[in-house]
Amino acid sequence: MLNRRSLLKAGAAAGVLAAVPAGLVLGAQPKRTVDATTPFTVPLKVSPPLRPVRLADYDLYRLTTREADVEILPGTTSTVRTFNGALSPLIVARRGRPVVIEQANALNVPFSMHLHGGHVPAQSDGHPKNEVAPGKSRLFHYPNSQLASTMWVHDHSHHAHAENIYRGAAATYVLTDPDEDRLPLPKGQYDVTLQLRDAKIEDNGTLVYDLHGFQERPTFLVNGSPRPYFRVAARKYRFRLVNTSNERAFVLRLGEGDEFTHIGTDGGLLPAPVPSRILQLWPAERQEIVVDFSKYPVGSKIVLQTMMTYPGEAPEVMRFDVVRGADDPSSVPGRLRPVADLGTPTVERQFAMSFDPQSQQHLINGKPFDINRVDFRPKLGTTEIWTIENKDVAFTIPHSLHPHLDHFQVVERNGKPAGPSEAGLKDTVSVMPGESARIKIRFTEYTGMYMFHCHLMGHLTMGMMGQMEMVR
Ligand SMILES: [Cu+2]
Repeated sequence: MLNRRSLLKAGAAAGVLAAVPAGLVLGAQPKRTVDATTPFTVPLKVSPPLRPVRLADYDLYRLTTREADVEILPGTTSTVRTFNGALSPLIVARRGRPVVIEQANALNVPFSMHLHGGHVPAQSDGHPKNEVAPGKSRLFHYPNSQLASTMWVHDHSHHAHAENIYRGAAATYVLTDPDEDRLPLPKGQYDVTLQLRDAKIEDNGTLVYDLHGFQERPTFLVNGSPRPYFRVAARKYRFRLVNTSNERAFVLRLGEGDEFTHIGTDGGLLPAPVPSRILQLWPAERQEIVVDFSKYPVGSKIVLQTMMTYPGEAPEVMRFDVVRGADDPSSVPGRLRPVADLGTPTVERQFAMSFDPQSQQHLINGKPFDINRVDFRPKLGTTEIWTIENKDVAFTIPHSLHPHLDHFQVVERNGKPAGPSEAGLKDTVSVMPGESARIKIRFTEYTGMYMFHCHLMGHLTMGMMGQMEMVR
């Protein structure tokens, strides 16, 4: 249940939320939809990495974007949009080894593949001008020259993107590197990706999409399964959490508010681990944690739940069942990755995020997206400070900002230095109504047109996007 006091406390603990978002967009009081599924009846599906064709200079993946009928609610089938027929596929790439994806679009809508968090050339960034029409295909080049991180692949065609993501087309893209390999963090089967999202699924399995229905998606899915259980050993696990929801924010709590270790965010590992009891995961964000199940007796069942729910919703997300003991050579070192040096800023920009009730559009600096307008032209190699202000106090609408091409550092929130849980590299920053964030960013290497936008997909669909042209 939405409990304002606990949520305020949660926000204070995480240093992000200071106001409770009463609604994400202005609208009539929604009818409540109840999730009828019994929690913890289906096992978590852990996707093995997709197998590429290994060529001399790169790994080639052939991904067909197509509809598929899959079992989500037990005993029913749901028609979803997928890469190669499966929900939550996983690509594991290696720094220094490029990936080429040949996308064939077998959907009846356009699809523009975007590697969220990827430092990639403009032609491969999924700009809506480069969308792949139904029946067509396109090559995407991912150089993988950046640091190890957990990314994800989704559609960026303008107008179809929200629905394509909602209907299931979301792949996790894990980039590894030797620096991370050297750390004694949990590896192999103990390094698990968890895609979290919400959905509205009718009893017969029909997945229902409504652009404005963000408060009527009471079924939480993890890797495509409703509130699954996961059998774990009594040892440490690394979990890479990816929020692929259109609008749902998760404020996660484990067991009775048990401690876990926060080790990474969008751009990879934090400088140092942060002991935590609460974890915010806004749309498109990634958070990485290590949970040590050795402190629980074998036979324990530990529930992961979200503390931010709409009235009538069940808070359970998934359950960890400790079923066996295990050796554990892994540990979390006190230092994970040096703080990135993004240089001294010489350029400042402002981003005012607001909803316009007249036009029913979401605006950045008073303007909706226009594919024929270039909002600004960053010079490659120049360090910039961006101030992002959420002006939607009256409507209590949270927003986020996601610039493509490069990661940034959150420097300040509401005039105060950002906390240790935001000390790593980020690519999506959420800002609550009436609040502000300052980020430091430096674009490098690739010229051309890139997007920046709110990652609440409804807002993005209703105008909250701009484009910037990188120049030398
Ligand atoms: Cu927004």
